[in-house]
Amino acid sequence: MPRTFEAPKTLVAPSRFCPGCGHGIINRLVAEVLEELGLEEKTIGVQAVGCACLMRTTFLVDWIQAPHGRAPATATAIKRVRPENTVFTYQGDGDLAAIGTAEIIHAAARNERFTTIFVNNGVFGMTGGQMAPTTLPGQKTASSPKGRDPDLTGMPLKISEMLAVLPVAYIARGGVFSPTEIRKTKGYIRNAFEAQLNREGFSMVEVLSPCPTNWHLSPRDSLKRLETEVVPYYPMGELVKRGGSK
Ligand SMILES: Cc1ncc(C[n+]2csc(CCOP(=O)(O)OP(=O)(O)O)c2C)c(N)n1
Ligand code: SF4
Repeated sequence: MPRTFEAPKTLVAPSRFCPGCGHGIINRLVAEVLEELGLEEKTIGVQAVGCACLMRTTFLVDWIQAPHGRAPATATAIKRVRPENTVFTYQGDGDLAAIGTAEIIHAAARNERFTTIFVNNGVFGMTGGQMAPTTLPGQKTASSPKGRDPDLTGMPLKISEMLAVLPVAYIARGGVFSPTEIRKTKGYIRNAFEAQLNREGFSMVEVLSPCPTNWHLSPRDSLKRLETEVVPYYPMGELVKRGGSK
């Protein structure tokens, strides 16, 4: 039987991200998983401040816009009052790992029953590519033009490893630089939503993602950089497996 591959129905308009941006791939993976699990009609997304806002008119679920960094607090409230809904936050690294560090840590510590999609592209994308807590040592950004100096700004935060020591249901880190890794990342996203469906607790997938615009690289070269420079610092895989093993 021939198989027909169609775009998810939840994606109702062309993506508004820059060409080669990883957000577009990640949007598609989330949409595919929600549809495969039959959840698209009962999902409430909490949008972070950042390029995530661009999906509001293209990704058809109910959305609420949280103030910068506050998506986990917003999702906590929604999931507690509407436990029958599937609730997820969609956050960049500037949002989740800088202004919103406290919110994500405490939501994970409380093992809140929502899912977080954490898009780590190593910069504040929407505002012009400033240094984020996830920026690699030596990486040039708009606010570290000579490269990030760990003596001045510390080392990049490994948020997934930090949250993995808490009593959470599921944590994984994937990347979108090759078909194999995209397929694996989709599996992690599916596990995260299934953990929520089974009321297991907090689940998060960090996705290593390119920002060609602010990395000043072509889409192809940004995928190469992701694989050769970013992945060695942020190893991929499941940090907390469902069922409690690490
Ligand atoms: C309280 C507040 N401070 C600062 C901003 C400006 N701002 C808008 S987007 C953004 C950065 C978002 O970066 P990130 O979370 O990494 O997402 P990306 O755009 O890279 O996907 C900032 C600082 C804001 N909107 N609100
Ligand atoms: S600025 Fe970066 S993260 Fe934002 S849409 Fe463009 S490529 Fe994507």
